Amino acid sequence: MKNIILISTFLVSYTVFGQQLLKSSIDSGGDLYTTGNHQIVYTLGETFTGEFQGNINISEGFINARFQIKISPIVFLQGPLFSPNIAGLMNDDLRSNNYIPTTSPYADNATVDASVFTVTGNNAIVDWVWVELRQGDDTTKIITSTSALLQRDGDIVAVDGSSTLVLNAASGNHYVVVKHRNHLSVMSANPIALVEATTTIVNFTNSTFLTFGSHAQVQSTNNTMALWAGNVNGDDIIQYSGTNPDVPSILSEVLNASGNFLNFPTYIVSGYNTHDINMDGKTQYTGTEPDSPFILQNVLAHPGNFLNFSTYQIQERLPEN
Ligand SMILES: [Ca+2]
Ligand SMILES: [Ca+2]
Ligand SMILES: [Ca+2]
Repeated sequence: MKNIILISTFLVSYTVFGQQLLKSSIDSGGDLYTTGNHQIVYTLGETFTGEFQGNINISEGFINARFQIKISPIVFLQGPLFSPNIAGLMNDDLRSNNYIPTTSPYADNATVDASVFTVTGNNAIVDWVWVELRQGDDTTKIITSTSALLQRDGDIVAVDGSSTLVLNAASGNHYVVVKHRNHLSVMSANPIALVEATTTIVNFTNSTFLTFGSHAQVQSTNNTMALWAGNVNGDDIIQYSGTNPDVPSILSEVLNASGNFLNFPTYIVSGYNTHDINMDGKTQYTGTEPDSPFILQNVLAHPGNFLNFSTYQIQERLPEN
C-alpha cells in the first residue's frame, strides 16, 4: 500500500514539473539525452502512461522538451517599394533616419541592440514584422508567433538582424502568416512542412506561391508579390472613402501633431508612424509628399474593383476575417 501511495505522488509531480525531473528522482534506469536544441529526459517506462499536451509531451515515461523549427520567410512590403531607390530592394529610410525602434511594435515587445540598424546594403533592416505559425488542421489556431526583422531584399530574420528565424514549434505542417503594422497580413494557402534540421524557405514574393484567399497580395514590379500597403487605422481593410476609410486617420494624425501649431493639412510628421504608408519617415496628408494617394491608387487598381469605386474595400485575407 505504501508503494502505491509513493508512486501516485511521483505521478503528480511528474505532470507539473516534468522538465525538471531527473533520473535520480525515479530510479537509476533513466538518462538525459541532448541533440541540437532537443533534450530528452527519460526514465524507465511505465511511470506515467497518460499524455500531457503543451510545450512538453509526456508519454510512457518519456519527456520531449520544447521543439524548434527553422524558417526563412521572404516578403516584400508594398510601401517601401513605391519608389525604390534600387530596383528590387525595399527602401530603408526608417533605418537610415534612425527611426526604427529598438523595441518591437508588436505584442512580444522584443528588443534589439541598436547596432543591428547600422547594417547597410541588401541586408539592411526595413522594419519589424510579425510571424505566426498556425496549426495544419486549424487555420485559426496560432501555434507560435514572434517579432522578427525584415531585410531590404525581403528576408525575414531573427532579431539579431541576420540569423535564421527559429520558432518554438514541433516539426510538422504549419500555415505561415506574416503581418506588418500598416500592411494587410498574408497567410500561406497550404500548410508547409517545417523542420529543425534544415531551413525551409517560404517565399511570399514569388507569384507562383499560393496564398490564402484571393488577391491577398498586390503584384509589384518584376512580377513579384508584396503585402498591400495602406491599412493605417488598425482594422483589416484598406479603404479610401466610405464606411471605414483609412485616409481620415492620416489627416487626424497630421492635424493633431504636436508641432503643427497652425493645423496645416500639409504638415509633415517625421518619424516612425503607422500613417507613413510609403515608410519614408514622413507622414503627410496632402502636399508635396502625401501618403493618402497611395490608398486611392491601391483601391482603384485592385483586380476586384471592376467599376473603380473609391469606396472599394481591400480585405485582408486571413481565415478570421
Ligand atoms: Ca538578405
Ligand atoms: Ca483600414
Ligand atoms: Ca510617407
